Parts: sequence; structure tokens; C-alpha cells
Amino acid sequence: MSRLIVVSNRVNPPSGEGEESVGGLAMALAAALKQSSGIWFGWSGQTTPEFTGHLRIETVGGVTAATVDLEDQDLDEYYNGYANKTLWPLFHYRTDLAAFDRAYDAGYRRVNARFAETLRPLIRPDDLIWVHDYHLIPLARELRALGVKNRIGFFLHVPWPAHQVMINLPRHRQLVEAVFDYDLVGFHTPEYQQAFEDYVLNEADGLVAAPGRLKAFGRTVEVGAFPIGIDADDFARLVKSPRAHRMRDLMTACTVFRHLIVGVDRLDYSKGLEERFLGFERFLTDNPDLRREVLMLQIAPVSREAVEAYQEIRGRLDALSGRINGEFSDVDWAPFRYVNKNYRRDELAGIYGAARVGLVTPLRDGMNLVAKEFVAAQNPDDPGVLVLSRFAGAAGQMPDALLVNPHSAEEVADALRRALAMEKPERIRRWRALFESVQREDVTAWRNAFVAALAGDAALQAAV
Ligand code: GDG
Repeated sequence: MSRLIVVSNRVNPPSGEGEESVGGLAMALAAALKQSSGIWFGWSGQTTPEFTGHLRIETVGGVTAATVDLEDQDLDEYYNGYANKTLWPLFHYRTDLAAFDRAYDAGYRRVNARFAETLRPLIRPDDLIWVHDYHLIPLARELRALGVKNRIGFFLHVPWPAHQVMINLPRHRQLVEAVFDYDLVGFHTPEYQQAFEDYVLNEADGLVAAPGRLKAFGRTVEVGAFPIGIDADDFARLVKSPRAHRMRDLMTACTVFRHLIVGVDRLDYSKGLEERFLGFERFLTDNPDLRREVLMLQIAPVSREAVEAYQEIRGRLDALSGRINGEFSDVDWAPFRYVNKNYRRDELAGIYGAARVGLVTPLRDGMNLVAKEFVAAQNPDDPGVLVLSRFAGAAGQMPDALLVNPHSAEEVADALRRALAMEKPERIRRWRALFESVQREDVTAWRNAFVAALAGDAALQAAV
């Protein structure tokens, strides 16, 4: 069997049970690599004044990590710049927040070239190379320029935006042309795959050579939808852990006679936190009879603090959470807890398990793993209800959640009321259907399906 080389911007395998928050991509890659003897290559997270190209190889949490430091300027132009100020907002439909700057573009290409040069000596002829996410779209192009002939796949963890949104990017054709140096390109959902196809047909004179095969720029690429999932077995273990039990008991003790509504997200404007807070405020306004029966807990560890848009949204959330508590609290009671602290994964499992409602309302989200973790943490005999944004990739796989438009405070408030009033038989019926898909379409199924397609292994593809 071929060796797998996984490439992503950051390499940060969780070191154990209590590892801090590392985001959805890192959780998934660590889980995917645990099952193979592969290598995980990417940025160490450190910077130096000048790029050295020095490769560091170590084993962390059962995974062989090969990392390289970047230069200070790379951090500004590539990571904070093109990746997080240009592509992230654009791919999440926030053209108002997207910064277009030639220096970012140049930094992005420079780092992709540096990644390719550093990775090149590690590659053996029959390795499969699997590149992840929007930071590294041109990596295959750079590797091909160095003579790499291996099968190279790309997986996008965020949405591929609609054609009319994509063309806001200066030099968009150049970026899409680079996609055609891959052999296989994977998206979370058929909708993102379709949006990519629309672009190729409309902007690149491309054509559909066969189902799942697009031709443009003189090359052909295979495309497909590979919905990511959680490490279901590992999460089941966390749910049963002593820390999860302790946390569940603690949360249950501080919500006596009340229902817990929980949200867990990186502090990011794509996650719809402001809109969610307004939805909860609307719920409190519309339902005076239920006010004392709920506690909303929002956990939102800060991320990407160097980017202004993240500093600004943090300020607005501080103000909004203060306003809600100021308006509705009493001497002996407050409706809302808003926490920027990072919790251990086993503690999160306990918090999810104590909640009657999981409120997951991103404005746009490639998939959203929190929705799946919430479902996996529920007590089968008395499960909570998932309220989920229809704009999360996960919505297509989770029709038994209460699906809402996250922009509508009224819809969010009504869904909360409905979730709290839902009788046990309906909760159990909905939860069973959700849990079944969370287990079946887990991270192992995702990895196996992508790797089989990349290997071009028809027998394996038929089996997954
Ligand atoms: C990207 C895409 C896609 C959150 N707070 C804490 C904590 N977390 C963990 C969650 C979950 C992960 O972070 C977040 O994953 P998501 O999928 O919800 O979102 P992104 O980070 O934006 O991930 C997304 C994903 O990639 C995979 O393809 O689903 O659409 O945007 O696992 O539990 N973990 C800990 N403490 C926290 O306080 N330990």
C-alpha cells in the first residue's frame, strides 16, 4: 500500500486527551493519519527573521510530523494576509471583509513554492500526496514544476463559493488554473462541487468530460464530494471519560430547574455568533414565561487575533452579551454565559451531554464538526435537540435537526422554543437518525473514500 503524505498549513497533532482546541481540520487530520504510517508536513507555527528551509521531523501523538518554520513576512502576507484576509472571507461570502493586495498574493505564492521545495526531498515515487485547504491551493503546481509525478489530491475544508462570488477575487483564473494540477479535488458537499463546476464552465471554457471529471486549461481533474465527519469511536470514549462525567454533573448542578442551551465555536465571524446572540435575545423577549427556565452557554475561544475583523467582532460580542445580561438578569439569576476560554475535549463532551439544545448557527460553514460532536455526546434515553443553520455543510446530512436561517432572529427564537417544548419520543426519533449518520459518515469513512479515489482503487472505492 502507498505511503500517505498529508500536507496542511499547520501541523499540530493533538498530544493527548486534554489537548487544547486545534480546530476542525487538525482534529480530522490527526484522526485520519493515526491509521497510516504516513507523514504530516506543514508549518511549525514558528517564525524566523529569514527563511531557513530547515526540516524538523518528530513523532507526536503517534504521527510523524515534518515541519518547517516560516519567515516573519510570510506570516503577514501568506497566513494573516492572503489566507485569512482574502480567501477566508471570500469563500465565506464576506466580500465586504476581503482584502485584495498584491503583496498578499505574492506571499501566498512564495510560501507555496517554499513548501514544495522543502517537501520535495521527502517524496518517494509511489507516495500519495494529500493537500488540505485554501492555504495551499497552488501547491501541486509548485510540486509539478519540481518534477513531482505522484498522484496529488486536494481537499477544501471551507465552502467553494458561487461563481458570482468567486469572480470578486483578482486573478481568480490563475488560482483555479492551479487546481487543475491536482489529480483529485474533494469538497464537503455536492453544492460546493457544483459551484466549482459552474466556475469552470463559465469562466474557463471548461467542460464536463464525464461525471466527476472536468476538463479545462488543457488538463483534466477528477472532482467529488467527501463529507467529513468526527472520530466517532474516539468521541464515544471521551463521552464516557471521568472528566466528561464530572463536567456533566457540574453543568447539571448549575442548571437545576433550567435547560442548558449550548454553543461552541472558534470566535469567527463566519460562525454567526452575533446573529445567534440576537436570536437568543429575541427568544427572551418573546417568551417571558420561559426566561427563568433556560441558561445559554456560549464557549468561543479566540482565534486569528492578529486580523482586525476578529478584534472587531470580539468587541461587538462583548457588548452584546453584556447588553443581554443587563437587560434580562435579576439579582438571583442571569440568562447568559459567554466564555472565551478554551476547554479540553473531554470537558466539552460533558458540556454537550448536559445540554438540552445545541445551537449551531454559522452563516456559512464548510461542514461544522460541532454539530456532529453534540449529537455524539447525547444520552440516547433523553437526548437534546440540535438547532442547525441551513448554511452549514452539515445541514445536508442532518435533516433531522431543526434547520434555521441564522440571519433571522425570529426563526432562531422559534426553533429554541420548539426545541425546548419537544416531547421525548420526538427527540429520541430525531436523535437516532442523526446519530446513525454521525457514526456511519465518520472521519474514517471520509479518509477511506478520499484516499481510495486518489489511489484510483476501484475495488476499495466500491467497498467504502
Ligand atoms: C474547518 C471548517 C469544517 C471549539 N472550541 C473548542 C474546541 N473546539 C473544536 C470543536 C471542533 C473544532 O474545534 C471546530 O470544528 P468546526 O468544524 O466546527 O469548525 P472550523 O474550526 O472552522 O473547521 C469547518 C472543518 O474545518 C473540518 O473540515 O467542518 O467547516 O471551517 O472539533 O470541538 N476544542 C477544544 N476546546 C474548545 O474550547 N478542545
